[in-house]
Amino acid sequence: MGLLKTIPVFSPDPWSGYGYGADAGEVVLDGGSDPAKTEPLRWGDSHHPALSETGGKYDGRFIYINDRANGRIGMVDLRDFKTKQILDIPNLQTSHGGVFATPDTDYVHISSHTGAPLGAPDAFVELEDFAESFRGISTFLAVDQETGKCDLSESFQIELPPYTQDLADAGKLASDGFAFIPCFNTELATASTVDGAPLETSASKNDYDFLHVIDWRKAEEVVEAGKTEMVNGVRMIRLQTAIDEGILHFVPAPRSPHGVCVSPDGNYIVVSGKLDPTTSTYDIELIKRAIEEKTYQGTDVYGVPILDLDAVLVGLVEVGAGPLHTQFDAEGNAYTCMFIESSVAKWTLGPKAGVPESEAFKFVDKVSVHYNPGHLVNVGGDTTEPDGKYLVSMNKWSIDRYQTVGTLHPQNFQLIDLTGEKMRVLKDMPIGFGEPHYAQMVKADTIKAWETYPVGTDPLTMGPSEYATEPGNERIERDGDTVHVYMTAMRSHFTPDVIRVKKGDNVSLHITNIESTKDATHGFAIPGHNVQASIDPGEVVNIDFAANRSGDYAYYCTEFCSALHMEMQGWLLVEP
Ligand code: CUK
Ligand code: CUA
Repeated sequence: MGLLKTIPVFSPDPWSGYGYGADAGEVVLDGGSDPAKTEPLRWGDSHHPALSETGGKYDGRFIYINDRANGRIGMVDLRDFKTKQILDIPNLQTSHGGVFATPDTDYVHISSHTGAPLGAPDAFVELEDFAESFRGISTFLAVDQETGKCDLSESFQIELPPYTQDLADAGKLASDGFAFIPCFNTELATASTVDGAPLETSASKNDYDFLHVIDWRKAEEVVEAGKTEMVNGVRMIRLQTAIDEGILHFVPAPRSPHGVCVSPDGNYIVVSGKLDPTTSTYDIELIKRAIEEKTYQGTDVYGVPILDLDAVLVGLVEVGAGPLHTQFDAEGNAYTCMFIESSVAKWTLGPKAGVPESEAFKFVDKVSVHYNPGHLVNVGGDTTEPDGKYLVSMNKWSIDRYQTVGTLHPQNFQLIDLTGEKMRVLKDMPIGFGEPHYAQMVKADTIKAWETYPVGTDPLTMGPSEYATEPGNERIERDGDTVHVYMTAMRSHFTPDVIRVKKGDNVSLHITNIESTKDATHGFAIPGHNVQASIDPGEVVNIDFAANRSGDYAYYCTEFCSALHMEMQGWLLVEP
């Protein structure tokens, strides 16, 4: 319950020098921003991180996270805990379903939240035509196993009805090859002026919405067979094809489900309807059989077959008001948080998770949390191998738990002890930088992060930089209007410590931190130029800027690196 580090993904961050002139951050942030859409995006609404997996277990290589607001994904390399890619995913305006990684990280998955008009990027469609023209999208992004980056050319999408797709999960073991996405708004409501009632009312009428059951291995075959259309640069399986090929089925799920979670053995798929006090558990073997035998209770308005509820549902457990998300332990228990009643419930799975028939699908225990939890996380809680004795409840409100610090209050993490007869809250931890959504908890020894870079490393490629500069070889070279500065940084000096240019020149700095001592990080800031970099030991940072103002600017190291840190400065002289 301590905070070690915050990793900037979609937003600039001064301490790490991400997005203030240094190329690594600028390249990643700009690369995730479609210039045709807007000003370069410099924020995201990150919701669901997913660690890469091998064999259904975390492997410590990469972590992915979605941008709920802009339909994007970010990828962080866990060798240096830095963001290497942001991808603006075509045909997806917003995202919520994911990120999850398939059990061997062949794909990371993202699906839409609110559907969008499908077609030309700026297509305008009246809301009256919502059902007709808007579509949801499930995206399987192929992962390059070397770099962890998503490769759009190997990826595919599946067109879905424009229901509001919510947090998804990947099948594993017994359900390997399947993906699950709950959705609400099967009413296809849009807005009060169109529907005559506010969205929150008109989208909550149906007693049952749907869980999407997607056979992604079958989808892969359909893509291989070429039964796709290119839509804005990505191969798409059309809705009708998904129906015809048996890729997409629905399962009824109680009112307005929010999340779906797959048990560690893959047998049980748990859905919580946020307007229903129960969790619904479905059995994957029964789902497979119902698909095989076409045990349908009908189709939706788009023709997607709906599996018969009684044929697939195995457990209905009353847990409390407002159930959202579920985690699992190794003993066949499930833990579900209740947003409305501010509590966490413990309940049992069925015989396939080792629970005797007589004890199966029963409420066990409840603990109050403070307040309004969103997600829960335990060690490997979404893998084939959950472990550990603790659960963290990520609460949306803190109300009276902390000193008042103005009108925007911290959120509250609470650590829950799972070892006793009763669950117990052990500790509070304020989170002062944003609303928590999902999290991943991984054993420390799974992460094999570098302590320093090999000297001369470009963090964008994690290999040698062509701009690496050795001590003694520092220099300034003019090339037309561009001045290249090959600089080294070492306690407590920048070499060169004078850069003389003319107003109007482009300045291209290549700074190598030639230290190999761990934690010997230097910063590099130029007053009034929006330039700030963190140059970690061994790292090469490139900074390009226009010297548009004449003057004498004292650049300096922003990291208190030595007793003579205050002396670690130089001069940028811009002649008129
Ligand atoms: S959602 Cu359910 S609490 Cu985006 Cu995971 Cu936040
Ligand atoms: Cu380098 Cu302070």
